[in-house]
Amino acid sequence: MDTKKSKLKEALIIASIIIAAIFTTTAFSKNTSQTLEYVFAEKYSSGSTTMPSASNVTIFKTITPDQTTDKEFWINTVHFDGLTNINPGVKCDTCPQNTPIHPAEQPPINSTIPTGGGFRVTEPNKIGAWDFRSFTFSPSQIIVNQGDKVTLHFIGVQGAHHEISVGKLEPFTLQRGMIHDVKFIANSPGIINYVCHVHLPNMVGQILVLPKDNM
Ligand SMILES: [Cu+2]
Repeated sequence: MDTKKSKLKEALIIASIIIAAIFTTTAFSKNTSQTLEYVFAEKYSSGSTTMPSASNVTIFKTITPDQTTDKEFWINTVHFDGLTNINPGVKCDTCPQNTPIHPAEQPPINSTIPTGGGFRVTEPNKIGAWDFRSFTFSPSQIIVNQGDKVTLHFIGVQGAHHEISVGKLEPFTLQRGMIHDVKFIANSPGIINYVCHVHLPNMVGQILVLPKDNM
């Protein structure tokens, strides 16, 4: 009898241990899961971090480059203006919104600005405003492949008039509001310059022609 009782007791103890183990595991895993959910929610609910979703997860897509040999570019004539004033605190009417009001700035004396028409400094006007201007093309660098048929649309956006040449082609005049097209075949690799002869030395651009073997 004693042996039977002892075996029964032993079985009860083992069963208790198994049940306790099952409860502990379940409780722990539930708790861990809740903690992770909490951390996740806290991390992504703060205003600075957005919850990841299918729309903002980074996915690298493939874009197959166009193999066409017809290349077309739109080139604007533009100038940058550093408009300021010799008096402090004068409102800058042409500046974007929220631009701080200028401190006093004097035009440069004994300026080393290159000659050629590409740069211009105006004297202070009656309210003390003066300007430093620099002409340029936008874009000023273009890349094509040897053998490409290239079309350049020159657009007269800023500057009253320009005298422009592309490589050794005949120069042409471009006025504000005009568009002038230049078409050519880039038959050999190298660099073709486009230049405005009334705004040197800075109103220049380059067409880089890559050799055929590069493709
Ligand atoms: Cu020009």
